Amino acid sequence: MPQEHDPQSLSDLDMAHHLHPFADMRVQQQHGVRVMVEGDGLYVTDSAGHRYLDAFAGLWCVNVGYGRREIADAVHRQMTALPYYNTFFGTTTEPAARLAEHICRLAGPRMNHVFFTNSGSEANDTWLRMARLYWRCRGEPERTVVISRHNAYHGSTIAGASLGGMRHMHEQGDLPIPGIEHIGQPYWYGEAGNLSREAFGLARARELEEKILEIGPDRVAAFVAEPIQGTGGVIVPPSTYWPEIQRICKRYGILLAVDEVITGFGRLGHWFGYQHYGIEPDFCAIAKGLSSGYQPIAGVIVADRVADVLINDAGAFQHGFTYSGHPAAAAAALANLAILEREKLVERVRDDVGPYFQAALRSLEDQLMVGETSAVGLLGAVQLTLEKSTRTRFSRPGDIGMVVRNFCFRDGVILRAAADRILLAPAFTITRDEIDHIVRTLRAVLDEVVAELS
Ligand code: PXG
Repeated sequence: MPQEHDPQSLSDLDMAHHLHPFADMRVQQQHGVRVMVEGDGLYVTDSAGHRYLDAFAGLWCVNVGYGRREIADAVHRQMTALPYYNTFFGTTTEPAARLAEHICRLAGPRMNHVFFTNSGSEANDTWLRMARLYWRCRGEPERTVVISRHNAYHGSTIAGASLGGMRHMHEQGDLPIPGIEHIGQPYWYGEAGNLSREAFGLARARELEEKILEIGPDRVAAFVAEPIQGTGGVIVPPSTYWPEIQRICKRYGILLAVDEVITGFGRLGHWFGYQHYGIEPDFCAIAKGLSSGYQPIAGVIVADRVADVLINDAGAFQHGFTYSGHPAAAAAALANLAILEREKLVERVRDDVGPYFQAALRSLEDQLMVGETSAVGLLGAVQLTLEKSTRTRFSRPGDIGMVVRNFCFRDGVILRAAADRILLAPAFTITRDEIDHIVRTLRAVLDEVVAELS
């Protein structure tokens, strides 16, 4: 057996036996894998001793930062007392009950029930089944179609990937499944042509109305969207977009599902993105920031309008997961929420480091290759461009994004590229100095890339 901390042999073991998510395994085998061993605050360290400033919170999730002893202690206490019990046959556990109440307290007056899952993907599968059941109970069983958007990300299960609008995912496995339709995304920079932001936001929202009329309003169950698309490139919609979407959903009585797997629990400076945008969802999918990634736990917050029908008219909901409301994961989530509240981290995102981060990103707009920056709270993107004045894209947008991302990694800053957009989502504990460091690194890398290109 290899030594526990021998990086080479761990990498070899991994490559020999571990199939990774969203990875080209042949390419990965040529390059090897990096073994991460430690985290503290904003920083992670790999097995070779390199330390990185993680401007991406793991995978949009470690919002309270690494190394939180009190979350580990809470999990340890719960595992010692009761490591597992189910929430199926008329039983619950203390952390599951307390967590459900706590989430609803944060979610606001109309949102009073939670269904627990293990992942964001399962959360999306769950509300999809709930939405169809709701309409059946309401005597409109033909309302089954869900409308989503191109370039949305809603997970990797069959339903999640179908709801998502990622072409490369649909191409594998005959997706989307029937009953799911897609409309355009509110990506002004890339798709608006000569339209102003406001006009484009309205036009893209009105595609929902056109799609509803095309399908037939009495066949549409729900519309789903991330308040701000994450994986799709941190696409911040124009200000006209969400009010119009809300109007259309109300007009046709269709359910509105917001996927807040990334935006939930403070990333936009409010507990939920729907509070930031002033919209009233019927379902809210949650995951990542619920436990800051310390344990896998996720779920759906369900509005009273739907929960009342499901509780009173549906009989048993034939759906659930062994680990729904897992007590150790729920204990981690409770400890995480306690940290967010005690340290006022959501307010910090809204009033302090969020605005500072947005201004710091904006300062990059003088760079030759930066077309625009967009950010809300601590969720941000830098749009790369070949020619600013005409918003011309690189011919292979994925290549340029990956070069910038890889150079930043080399220089000790972790961020993510989605095509030609550089995405940032740091922990809420980030300091102004750390924001400056990220932006300085990015600026130097952009200078280097421009020099190489010319
Ligand atoms: N919805 C949204 C908005 C997400 O961001 C999911 C659902 C699915 O959650 P689970 O827990 O099933 O992964 C996500 C997850 C990336 C990347 O590369 C993003 C996610 C997952 C994997 C990769 O940006 N987000």
